[in-house]
Amino acid sequence: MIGVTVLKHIRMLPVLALLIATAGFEFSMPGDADAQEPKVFSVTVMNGAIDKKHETLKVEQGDTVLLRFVSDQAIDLHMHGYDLTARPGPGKPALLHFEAKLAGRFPVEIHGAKKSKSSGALNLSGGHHDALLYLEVAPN
Ligand SMILES: [Cu+2]
Repeated sequence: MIGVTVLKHIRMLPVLALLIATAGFEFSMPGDADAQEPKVFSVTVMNGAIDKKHETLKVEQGDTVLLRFVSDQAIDLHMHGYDLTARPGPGKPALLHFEAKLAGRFPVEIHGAKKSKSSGALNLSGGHHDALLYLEVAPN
């Protein structure tokens, strides 16, 4: 089944390979105040969207968080609340590494992206802000 999908989207092959390579990469540490290990999330963006399991990334206040983004197109990401930006592109992962000091639910938006109704392709010059995913920081 996967083989058929890969054949249909042969130009997506590098992204798919990354997706598969990072599928087991997400993990979280138990709630240990002394933990130095960051909570790591690998997020793969394809045509401005992500797979559902990454819709909300859950961490705890005080956690160190490492978000790793790859995208099949060059995009501007903006994490509200923390006001952090990342610019992943094809073959160019982007990292957000920060301490989750603020509790709450924060959207990570694609800035300036608008999907074309006819082709479904991303128009990166549009003014629309789409929430790609949410970071949820549970208060301590
Ligand atoms: Cu924004």
